Amino acid sequence: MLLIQPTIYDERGVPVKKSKLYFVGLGMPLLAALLPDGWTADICIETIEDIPWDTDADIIGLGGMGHAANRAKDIATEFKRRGKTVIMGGPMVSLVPELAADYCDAVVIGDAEETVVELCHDLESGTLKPRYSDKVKGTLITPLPRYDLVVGKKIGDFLPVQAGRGCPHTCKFCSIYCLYRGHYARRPVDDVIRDIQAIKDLGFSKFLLIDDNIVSHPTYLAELCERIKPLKMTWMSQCSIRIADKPELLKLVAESGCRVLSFGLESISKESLLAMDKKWCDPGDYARVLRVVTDAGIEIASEMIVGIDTDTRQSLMETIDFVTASDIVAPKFYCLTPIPGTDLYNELKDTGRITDPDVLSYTPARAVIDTPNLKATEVQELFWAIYRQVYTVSAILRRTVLHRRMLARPGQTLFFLMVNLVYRSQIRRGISPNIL
Ligand code: B12
Ligand code: SF4
Repeated sequence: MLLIQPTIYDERGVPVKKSKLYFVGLGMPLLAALLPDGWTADICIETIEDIPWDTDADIIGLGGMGHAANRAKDIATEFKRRGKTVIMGGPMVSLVPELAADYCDAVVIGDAEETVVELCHDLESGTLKPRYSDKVKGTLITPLPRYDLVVGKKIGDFLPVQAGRGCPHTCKFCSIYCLYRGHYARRPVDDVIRDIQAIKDLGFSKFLLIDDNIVSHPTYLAELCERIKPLKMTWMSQCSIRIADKPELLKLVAESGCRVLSFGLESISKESLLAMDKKWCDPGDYARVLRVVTDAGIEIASEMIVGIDTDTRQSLMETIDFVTASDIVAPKFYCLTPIPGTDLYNELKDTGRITDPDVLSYTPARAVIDTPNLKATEVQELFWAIYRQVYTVSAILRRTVLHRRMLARPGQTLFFLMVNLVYRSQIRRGISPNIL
């Protein structure tokens, strides 16, 4: 099986290529490990590699995050033309399986831990079904991912390890809520440590802890950190800002080697957060919370949304001031998009406010919702205006080398200077920063 992680198209419809992909996903190495005896796999990360169109693989497995599914669909079409059997899976395909089904022989919806084995046996017996669907219940048990299939590629100096899948929160716009409906499945701490040790044995000293909200279960996180600490690794992850209210846990997280946390701040408007069912976030408290986390020695990346119904031109412009005055070292923004299956999509679909129904064409840089205060075109214009102003050279220098963090953590600050400059260059080329 050839497992392909497709790239995304840029604003001109050209596949985005990079000389190095710092963040590598876990999906393909894990799928390769899940294949039953007798099956072998290769992995192609299209962002950094050419697709081997003449592959002798019998089966092509395509993943797809967000609008990468648009690229996956074109790759599937070409492989079908070449007579290959094509299967598709991953988060976006799981949300719109009926769209993907037109381009492939089988769609895998949700978690593949069980279904991929069934699918392989069906392929062997010539009884492939068009759809396989499953959702992990209870504890998440996964084999050691086939890291060996990606380590030789042009990737960053860290590898991914999964702790949990899903999130107990119910934010209206979120694909994770839509996929897992408030369910949060954790892996046994022993298994997570097994994977981290394997990464260490491969010569890596850093890892990306994949979990949509690692602070969801504080006692689990505490136990995990206690076990990570002696391994002397550094790591990054994402979680809710509520970690700032748990000083003991925050200390433990920092001491275990956590260097970066990404927070979904979404908006500086309380009204907008309420509208998105994220009422447990208080923008009035953001400055304090961010300071607490930075002071603990952890850098903050942030994710914010542009184009919520309650947003105004003024509230969005104020976002620039908030971000530039804050302790955030890598701020990112996304136009709100109505992903099918989310509550947001269900609310909007019959209102005529969605300006483009082609869900596979949605990107973080494309506003497709007319809001009461702003047309989609205005939201999009503001999205780029915010990015340009947040990523001026002076703003970048202020939050990196001219910040107090430079004295405390010079090496890390220089790394973030580089990240900011890459983002700035992407913004200037019309690519929304994220695919680092
Ligand atoms: C690491 C990561 C990245 C990395 C690495 C990407 C890469 N291409 O490898 C970076 C930072 C580069 C990135 C970029 C993007 N990402 Co991303 N990313 C993640 C993150 C945090 C972890 C992914 C992961 O490894 N998960 C663990 C694995 C085990 O889970 P999984 O991938 O879902 O795989 C399981 C199943 O889905 C299934 N499966 C997956 N693929 C396939 C394929 C086949 C054939 C089969 C049978 C099964 C199958 O099997 C696996 C085991 O059950 C997720 C969040 C999350 N919770 O997953 C977001 C996430 C997947 N990303 C997302 C998005 C939107 C993007 C971008 C489009 C953002 C952008 N601005 O451009 C780009 C797209 C890049 C691309 N080329 O695909 C969204 C997807 C939402 C959606 N509706 O699809 C997520 C869910 C984040 C979010 N909360 O919204 N991402
Ligand atoms: S807290 Fe984050 S991952 Fe969880 S549902 Fe809300 S936006 Fe999604």
